[in-house]
Amino acid sequence: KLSKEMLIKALEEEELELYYQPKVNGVTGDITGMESLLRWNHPEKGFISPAEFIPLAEETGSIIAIGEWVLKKACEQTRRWNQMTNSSLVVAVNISNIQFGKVDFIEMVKRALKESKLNPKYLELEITESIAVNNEEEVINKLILLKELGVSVAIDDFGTGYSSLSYLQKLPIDTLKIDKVFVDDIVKDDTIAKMIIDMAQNLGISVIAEGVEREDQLNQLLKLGCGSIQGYLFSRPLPAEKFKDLLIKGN
Ligand code: G
Ligand code: G
Ligand code: MN
Ligand code: NA
Repeated sequence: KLSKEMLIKALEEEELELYYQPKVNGVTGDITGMESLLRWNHPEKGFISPAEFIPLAEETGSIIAIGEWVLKKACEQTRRWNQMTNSSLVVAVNISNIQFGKVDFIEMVKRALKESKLNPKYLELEITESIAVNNEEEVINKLILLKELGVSVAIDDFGTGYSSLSYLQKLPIDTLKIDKVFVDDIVKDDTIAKMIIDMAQNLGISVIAEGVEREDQLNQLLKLGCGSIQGYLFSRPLPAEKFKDLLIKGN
């Protein structure tokens, strides 16, 4: 059974590792950025999915320490890669509602940027639709502060959770990530994907599709006007060393 103590120990003993999945231009295949995805390599239990341990980390509060570690690590890595390859990769970091809700969340983001020396324009935070169910005002205020910092914000898993349309108009966000469930069936039925893409365009918001696994899905997305793509079709999430190879050698 997983416990809070195990999570803290995992952080201390460096059992946590960030993988990176490219985000690409669907037309050219160029890598424009990457999403950092947390992995736990437990010495005895082997690989443990974040789907298993993030909920526990949220319940026990260790998500705060883990989340800060993730953000700092992802920012440092991105600054190094941008410097090394002379590129402008944007890193996307998943943020839990608990983390975002902390009074010092913005200070924590500033600290990570300062310590890593990453230009804020290369950082994007992925939050979910459920973030503003309570405390809409507080969430909007924090989003405004992030915008002022130069950090961008994406709504992850878009379309699967709570989101009224008026709320989208109120929240200063930069990108909608079309959830995989709408990409899965897109060749048979593109109703929802099309609606999200059109709505984003009308609101002046960027859009990216996640969970793209096949060429026919890519083609349908391009036809609908969504050129930003993430999914196994291009690459699975990779350990940093492998991601670097992809950046440098294109494989
Ligand atoms: O990569 P994978 O499919 O295993 O991720 C499973 C879930 O864990 C996804 O919902 C993803 O958003 C979440 N996740 C991955 N890394 C992080 C992280 O660093 N912080 C938070 N809060 N969630 C993460
Ligand atoms: O909740 P979030 O969107 O952050 O989580 C993304 C999850 O989707 C990660 O666990 C990642 O490993 C996974 N993922 C990324 N691309 C694909 C894909 O093309 N197919 C499938 N099945 N999963 C994917
Ligand atoms: Mn995500
Ligand atoms: Na998602």
